Amino acid sequence: MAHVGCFLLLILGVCGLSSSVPRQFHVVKEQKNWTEAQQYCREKFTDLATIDDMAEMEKIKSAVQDAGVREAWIGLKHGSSPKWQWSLAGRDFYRENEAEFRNWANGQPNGGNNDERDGEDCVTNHDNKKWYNYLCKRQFIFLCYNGTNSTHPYVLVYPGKSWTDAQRYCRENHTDLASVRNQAENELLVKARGSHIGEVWIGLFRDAWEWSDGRSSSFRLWGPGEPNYYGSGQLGFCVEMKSSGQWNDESCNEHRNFICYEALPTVEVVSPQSPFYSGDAVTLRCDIPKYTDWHQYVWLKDNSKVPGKTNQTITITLPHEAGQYQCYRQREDSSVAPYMSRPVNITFNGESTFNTTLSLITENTLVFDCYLGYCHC
Ligand SMILES: [Ca+2]
Ligand SMILES: [Ca+2]
Repeated sequence: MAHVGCFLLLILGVCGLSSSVPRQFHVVKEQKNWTEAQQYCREKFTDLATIDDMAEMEKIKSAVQDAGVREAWIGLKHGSSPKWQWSLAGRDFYRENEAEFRNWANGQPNGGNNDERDGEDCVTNHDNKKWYNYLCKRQFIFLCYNGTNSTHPYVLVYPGKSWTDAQRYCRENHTDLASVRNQAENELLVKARGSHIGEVWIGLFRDAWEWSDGRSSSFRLWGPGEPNYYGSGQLGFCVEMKSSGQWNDESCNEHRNFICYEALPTVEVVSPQSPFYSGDAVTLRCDIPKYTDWHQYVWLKDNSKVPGKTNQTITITLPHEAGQYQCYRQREDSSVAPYMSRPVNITFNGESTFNTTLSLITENTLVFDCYLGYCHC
């Protein structure tokens, strides 16, 4: 009865600034330390939950609330390599190299000691257009980014706040703290600060938190005063999400419920290349990211299970097996709904074999019905 405590919630990935592959999240009501939770998620699903943006965050928050869980591990753990990143997460927002655009003043960034507990980990724009790093608790006025206004995307906000409070304000009232993707945007930002002299927070920060699945999402939603590295930290520090949606760092050895995610399976055509012709043998493969522990694959054709096809790869023959194909993995626990791939249509160009003859009766009385260039037999 190991799965009795597994409470399932189905959420499809959302479109926003990031176009992440749809994912399904599972709130697991078993108490495990972070490392055990990670292992469980990797065996049963894809990994511990990773969060790309605010929209995804809202979905997971309701999932945790619906499950009646007070706090749950997510897939974020403190690592040893701090890196600079933008508060505004979402890979599609940045074109190549744009997330790496910097305009540091001479001698900046400085004051880092590879540990954000007392490093200068938050960044300002100065009236000389250059960027400086400061302790995040310093209070400066700040620039929000408003994604709905393409001509004037930057909004200057008074009075001064700590970087974290500024971030919260921008997310609640606009999109996020200001991101700067290139020199032109840096000019636009300088314009938006008007006659204000001195420092203004922008969305660049540095931290050493790392996602379990290796993704680079810079999305964070810390509760007030967090992370504070409170606790033994025996196995390092890991992140739990409260039912309020706010994040807190905890000793990884604490036992918590946890949230796993599962990536959508995909049906790939291995061979041949389309277009397909009647008589072709088409090989399809069911890809389930990082999945390690299955019994068998299940294939569907036109919404019905295909009997006898339980391998990752199947071969179908046209024309009689043309149709819409999907796959999923068979689960040990039948109470967990299958997470099915998007359908892939395997059709063919009937003209290479059949003409537009209405029907053809052979000596063996096989009947071929042809219409609109497609044939069935
Ligand atoms: Ca500095
Ligand atoms: Ca804490």
